[in-house]
Amino acid sequence: QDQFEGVDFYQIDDLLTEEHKLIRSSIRDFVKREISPYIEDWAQRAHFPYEIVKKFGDVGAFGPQIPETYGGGGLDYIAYGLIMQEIERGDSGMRSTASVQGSLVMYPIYKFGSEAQKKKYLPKLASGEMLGCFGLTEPDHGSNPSGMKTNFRDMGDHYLLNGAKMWISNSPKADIAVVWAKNEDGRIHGLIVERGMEGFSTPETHNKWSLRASATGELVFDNVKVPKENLLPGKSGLGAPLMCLDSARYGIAWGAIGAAMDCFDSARRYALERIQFDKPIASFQLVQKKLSEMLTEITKAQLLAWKLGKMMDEGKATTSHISLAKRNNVAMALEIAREARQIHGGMGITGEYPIMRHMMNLESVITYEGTHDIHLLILGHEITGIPAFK
Ligand code: TGC
Ligand code: FAD
Repeated sequence: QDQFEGVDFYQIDDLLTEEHKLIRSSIRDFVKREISPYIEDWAQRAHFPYEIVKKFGDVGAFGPQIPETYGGGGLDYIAYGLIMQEIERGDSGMRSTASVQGSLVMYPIYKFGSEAQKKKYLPKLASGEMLGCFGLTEPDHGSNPSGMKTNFRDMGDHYLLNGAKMWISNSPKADIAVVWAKNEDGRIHGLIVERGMEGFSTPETHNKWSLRASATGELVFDNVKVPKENLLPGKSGLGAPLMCLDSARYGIAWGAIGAAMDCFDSARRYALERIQFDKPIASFQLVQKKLSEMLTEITKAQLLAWKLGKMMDEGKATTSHISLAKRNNVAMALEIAREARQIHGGMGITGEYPIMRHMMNLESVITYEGTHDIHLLILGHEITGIPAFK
């Protein structure tokens, strides 16, 4: 791992600017220093290293695509993708922390928030002084968020929020939650709920076999009085959270490449070192087939992610474009993790190698931000004009 130099079989680096390469190398160094040496231990102990939040802020991992005026990085979407790729090479759970903060908390406040909300929250979220989470999923409404039950009522001088969210990344440690809830008319709005508001609690979800170094929990609202100035005024309807998901799913399309690269790199090294039948296992055709297919799939995923990044920057990327890349690249990474596990033999199940951790993490990544099948149906809708999920 320490010697990781990247995977660039098709000279995709030629498509990057010097700034992109500098940013990638600074995050790669950060991951090597602050994540890789400790991640196995954190994951084994199901420990979320809260101190990483401030460090992510310092290295510019939070909201790199948000303008500098509000503390963001003011960078393009390719830079954002490269940052997600490098962090997820370290661990998908660490990337979750960063992508939730940047795309699901800072992005909605930046896009739909009032000027006062932007000034109050964005700089602190960017610097890591504050951690946020995003509450859309409910116990009975995962793939179908439009059926949500969480609701708020206008009480004159405040809103009264009731309901519950489930499977929320960062929730047990978050200072604020961007919560999607319905008003009396059944219209979905975003509200900023702060830790400490009476009736608001964030119980942690234990015993996960996946994303063990990421803190996941619920958001419970029991008659929470939310000040009126905490409603995001810029957009309502399901389209508002779905716009945030576009940005986060884009980051995941890059992040998954990082996890795949780490598995490929480890498998290649192991295959060259491991001797069976008096030869390195890398000399057997079946092992070479696995490695060749890994490199092919990583290369295709890189080109897809790069082109999607360009379309994001040009404002031409649609939800379907993003679904195709999220779906393809996460499935690709999961398949590579499984093949890499085979190459590592029994050693592949231990914490000596990153493989099993990536594999288990990717089982969440293929489910959250829209499951593998929901993305397929989004594409099916695009192709046929018929929404098959209803
Ligand atoms: P549908 O009727 O298609 O759309 C409802 C309204 O939204 C509009 N819209 C969009 N607007 C802006 N941007 C987009 N990308 C939009 N997509 C849709 C649409 O035009 C419509 O507007 P209007 O005015 O007509 O009301 O909605 P639907 O209810 O049929 O649902 C479609 C479906 C199933 C694709 C959608 O609900 C979906 O994507 N479901 C998956 C749910 C999901 O991805 N949840 C993720 C939760 S967050 C998370 O997992 C974080 S993990 C974080 C981490 O740790 O990294
Ligand atoms: P369900 O929607 O119940 O789906 C179960 C199965 O049914 C899936 O295979 C699905 O593809 C299939 N299915 C559902 N509907 C259809 C259909 N119409 N046609 C065909 N198949 C269908 N959510 C947040 O809001 N914020 C977060 O920060 C967050 N973090 C998460 C972290 C982790 C570790 C996990 C595991 C989840 C997280 N989620 C978060 C929730 C995540 O987005 C949901 O798990 C996901 O959207 C799927 O919902 P569900 O689990 O309820 O599955």
